[in-house]
Amino acid sequence: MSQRVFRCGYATLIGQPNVGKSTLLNRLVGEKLAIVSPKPQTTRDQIRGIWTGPDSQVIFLDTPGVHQARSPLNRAMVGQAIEALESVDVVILVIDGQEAGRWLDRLGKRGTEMPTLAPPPMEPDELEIGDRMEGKGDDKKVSIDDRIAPGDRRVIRQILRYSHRYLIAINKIDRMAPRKILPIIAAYANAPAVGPIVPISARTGDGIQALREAIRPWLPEREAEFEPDELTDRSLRFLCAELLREQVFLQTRDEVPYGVACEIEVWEELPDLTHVKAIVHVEKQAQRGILVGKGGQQMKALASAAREGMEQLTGRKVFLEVHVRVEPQWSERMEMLKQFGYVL
Ligand SMILES: Nc1nc2c(ncn2[C@@H]2O[C@H](COP(=O)(O)OP(=O)(O)OP(=O)(O)O)[C@@H](O)[C@H]2O)c(=O)[nH]1
Ligand SMILES: [Mg+2]
Repeated sequence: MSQRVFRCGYATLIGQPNVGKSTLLNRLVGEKLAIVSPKPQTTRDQIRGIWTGPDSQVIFLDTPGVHQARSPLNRAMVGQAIEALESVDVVILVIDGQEAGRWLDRLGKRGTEMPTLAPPPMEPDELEIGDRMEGKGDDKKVSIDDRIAPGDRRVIRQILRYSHRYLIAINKIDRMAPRKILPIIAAYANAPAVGPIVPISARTGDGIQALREAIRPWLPEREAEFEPDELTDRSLRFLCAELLREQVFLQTRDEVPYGVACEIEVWEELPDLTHVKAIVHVEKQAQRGILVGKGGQQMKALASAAREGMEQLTGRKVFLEVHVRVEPQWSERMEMLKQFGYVL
């Protein structure tokens, strides 16, 4: 194995919201870098995770889910995902195997398993974003097998603007009967310009080695770009702000997590602990009330879970202070989006 030439390159994980891109990034790197929640649109930023093996180094980019974005924040998120397609060596389309299976079942019931010849209708939003970003390619001519779930087709069209090939990782196979996987491979093998298709479980690690092997040949032959112990380009400060946001996603409901941005205002390394002062920005007074909770109970629970994550990540004791600040319509204001790093 180790006599093989050394290869090093960039690989983007892209896909619909909630398919498991961040879980996969963490699995590939072997460290929890990206936050994960059962809610869609958890990731708002590109995050790089570096994996170094005996004969290759891959810099993986986790991206926000590609969806039909309308609000300024969501448009910025999709913009971040699309921009991560530029100048990478490998594009990995992550799909949710369960969702893909449900789509096939629905089609089967409707009796329309045959691929369509006409191109699917265009989604105005995606065109606008892609055109504004780069203006590359003309996806009007691309017709994609309708056994491929519509949301995945949308992502494939975006990929094709930037890349002439991509891998597919069919995720969440731990939740699927093996007989359900083959029809998905058969359907997605019809996707234009598709390369290897690898069934995986980001949760259990199943198929991850196969995915690494599929990626390797597409990496250029060159020396490692990062030291083997470097895991990300993101600061501990950023990762800790994300850990707090993750708890908001996990512990609050409805629109609350989507109205929250977290920022670390103070980061102080003291001899026996790290003092962290975090600000949770919300848009409305009512959201503040929910986050703080009766007698401050909700905030206590949020902060204590976030602190635990921070201690695990930094390997140090953390003293965490959290303040909630009402910042009306931060998600609509460009300068705030820039301040939080959501706009490049
Ligand atoms: N059963 C199962 N669940 C998974 C797997 N991978 C991810 N999940 C779950 O799917 C949900 C979404 O995972 P994320 O990693 O946050 O998904 P994402 O694609 O990064 O989502 P966004 O950032 O919102 O675009 C979480 O509840 C994960 O625990 C898997 O292999 N198997
Ligand atoms: Mg994510």
